[in-house]
Amino acid sequence: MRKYGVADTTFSRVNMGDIAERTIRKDDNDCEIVRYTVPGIKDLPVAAKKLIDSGCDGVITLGWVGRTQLDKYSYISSSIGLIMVQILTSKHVMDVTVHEEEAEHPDDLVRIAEDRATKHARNLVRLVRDGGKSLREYAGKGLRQGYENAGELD
Ligand code: RDL
Ligand code: RDL
Repeated sequence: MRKYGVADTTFSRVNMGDIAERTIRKDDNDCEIVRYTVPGIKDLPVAAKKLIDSGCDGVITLGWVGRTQLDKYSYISSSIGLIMVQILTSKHVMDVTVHEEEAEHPDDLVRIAEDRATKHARNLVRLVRDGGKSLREYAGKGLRQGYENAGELD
């Protein structure tokens, strides 16, 4: 049985943790999911590390970045932290982040968040189950999360 960690924030304006949990359960019917909710993105790296230390095979983090310069600095530090966790543990941590400036209209932000969380949750299941072998068929296809796929250039 595989064990997945789902780390999300109270800062986020969409409950992407629930979306990720639902998607993982649908794609992997022999799994355990551990949820860990923190205040904000800078708290995600240690949450991811603790989830892995407690036996998770992979983690998905779901963060939301505000519109200010300060928010962007917070994101860069959190993203570096998440990469460090991956290197230190040799486990995948899917960094799902919605940047509030990606869209003006709330409906568009919700759509981006749902699409990105769902697609990266599926990616995590594939990476955990077979180390990315099943992603091989999509190599070079211009896949995008949060938007329509860009597609392959001929
Ligand atoms: O450890 C407590 C906070 O520092 C931590 O939760 C931060 O991630 C909070 N935070 C900021 O301080 C900030 O300037 C967040 C953002 N911006 C942000 O854009 N998104 C967050 N947190 O999730
Ligand atoms: O861990 C899941 C994602 O965070 C990770 O796959 C990122 O590399 C995805 N990504 C971005 O989030 C982004 O803002 C990518 C790009 N830009 C990019 O330009 N090229 C990528 N990924 O390959």
